[in-house]
Amino acid sequence: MLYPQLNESRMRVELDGIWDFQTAGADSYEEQLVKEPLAQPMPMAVPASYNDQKDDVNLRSHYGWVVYQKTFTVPRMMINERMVLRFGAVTHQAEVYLNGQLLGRHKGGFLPFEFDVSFDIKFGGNLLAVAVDNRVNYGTLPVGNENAVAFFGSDNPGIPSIELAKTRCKSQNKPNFDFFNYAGIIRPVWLYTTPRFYIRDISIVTDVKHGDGIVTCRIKTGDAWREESDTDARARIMITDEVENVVADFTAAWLEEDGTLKGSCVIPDAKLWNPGAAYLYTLFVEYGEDMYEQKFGIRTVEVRGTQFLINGKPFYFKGFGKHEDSFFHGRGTDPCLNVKDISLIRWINANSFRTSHYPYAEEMYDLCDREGIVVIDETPAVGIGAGSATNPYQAMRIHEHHRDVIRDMIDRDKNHPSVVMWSLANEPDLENFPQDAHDYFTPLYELAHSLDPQNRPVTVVCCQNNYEKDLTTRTMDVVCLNRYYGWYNLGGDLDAACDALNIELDFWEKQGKPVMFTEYGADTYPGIHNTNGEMFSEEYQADYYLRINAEIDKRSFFIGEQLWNFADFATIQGPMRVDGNKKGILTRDRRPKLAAHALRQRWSGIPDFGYKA
Ligand code: GCB
Repeated sequence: MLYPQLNESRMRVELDGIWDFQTAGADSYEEQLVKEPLAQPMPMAVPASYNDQKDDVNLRSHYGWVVYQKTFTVPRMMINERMVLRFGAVTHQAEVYLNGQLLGRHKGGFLPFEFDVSFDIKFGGNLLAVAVDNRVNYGTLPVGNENAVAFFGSDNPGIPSIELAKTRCKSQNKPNFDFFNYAGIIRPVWLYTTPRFYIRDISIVTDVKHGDGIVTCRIKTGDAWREESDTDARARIMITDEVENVVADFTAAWLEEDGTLKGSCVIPDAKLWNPGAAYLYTLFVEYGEDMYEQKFGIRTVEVRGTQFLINGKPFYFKGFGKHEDSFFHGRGTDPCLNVKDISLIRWINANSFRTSHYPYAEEMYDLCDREGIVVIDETPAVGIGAGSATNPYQAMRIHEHHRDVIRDMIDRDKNHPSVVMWSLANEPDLENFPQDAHDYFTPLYELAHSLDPQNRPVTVVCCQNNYEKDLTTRTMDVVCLNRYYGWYNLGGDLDAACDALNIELDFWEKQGKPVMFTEYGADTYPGIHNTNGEMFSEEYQADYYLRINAEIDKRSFFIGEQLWNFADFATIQGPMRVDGNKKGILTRDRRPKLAAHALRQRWSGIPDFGYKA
């Protein structure tokens, strides 16, 4: 799906700002809330999560539906164009009404969706109402629990008084994941136009041969009035370099086999997109009266043996799992925070991060393209069964939705040179029902490969488990390990932690795959110092990374270290969390802990390429 653009052919109006807001019921909302102006609205900023904008515990822990409203007028110059209403993301489910009419529904809180509203918009004022549901359960991604167990909060099942109280307590979300269940209209809302005959999608594939860049693009087109395709259609494609020299000019023509317009060209002596040294070309598409500018980079990605190759060279991942998480905004898009986070990633000499545990805002990937930061792009499939006694692959109603989010994520992010790998899920149960897990993930792995025009590597990020039983992780292109030796396991005993890690690494060495950490870390309360370097102190975190990193340095198949986490972040309250998860290398307000300085030093000595070659 293309990002809305303002150019000679397209107009774009941002609908962000302060909207009207009201909470609604747990399971439903009254019709009048979406058909008439709200009677007692409160102001609410968009884009942002609603939970922390007011000082009201009922909003922080709200369960179920809320309604947002906005009135707007469309400029006359837009009215004869095809008009599209686009949401960057609404968490977790949205029902959108324009002037009292339902435009449609969207499930899933982290990917964009849009509606053609050409025939629904009125001259004069329009009332836009969005009903938003924040409930998570066995049918959503991320997954919420449907029994009484909350993440880190399963308290003595079987004790009668507790069991009784649980049946009487108020309805609430029980996320099976370790980040606060922020909700609302969390990403920008746009109204944009295209001409009647328009560019619907662009996909770009690049290759490199003898220093030349080979660029192939496919254009999907649309006609706002009819479904049929125009088989005589042509698009003019122009490519410019960073100083606006035209380096290619060619035509994309109708291709019967997939109904796209296809064209390709060779860019002699192409400048490659590299980690830390980004280079972006711009592809201009002209199709009838429509046009679109798509930035792209020329680079290749490939797994060969135990190496992860970018542009044919063995890459070493240095970086983090992150969250979209900040004070007041919750998970709301914040361009300033994104710029700051990339700045900190560069300051600490990292080169990459994983979009744990959901696809991030599109604007972040644009920044990474521009700044040369490498991204592992993850679906919102987190919490599939962790700790549950029942077979999640039978109990959970997620199969179709999981396919949808993989398809929509790849569709949205396929042109970003920064994205080098897809993660299908974070820490699903892979050991208790190993064959079911394998049978569940194999078709998803194949789906991701078949959908991605660039055919990037695909992985599932695996939890600390019995790796001998787990049949799935070993089938992925890269083995991605979340491991807490020295924290949840063998906590406080780094000698034993290193021993256990090495026993496991011996197993992985035999699999002949590239292996990396996608999580490892220790909760660290900022300001706690300790001469014995005990758990929760800043010294322990620094020592933990020093010791564990010394072990992975000895393994040539180990191709990267992404720490958990970039910064402290909000979680549900519970006995394991003190004001959130404290495994950040930075505090939530982005101040470095002790370990940050040591890592900065370490990573300054680790090159992006050839560290273990
Ligand atoms: C994990 C999860 C992550 C948690 C982390 C922790 O394995 O993937 O979401 O936040 O552990 O700190 O417990």
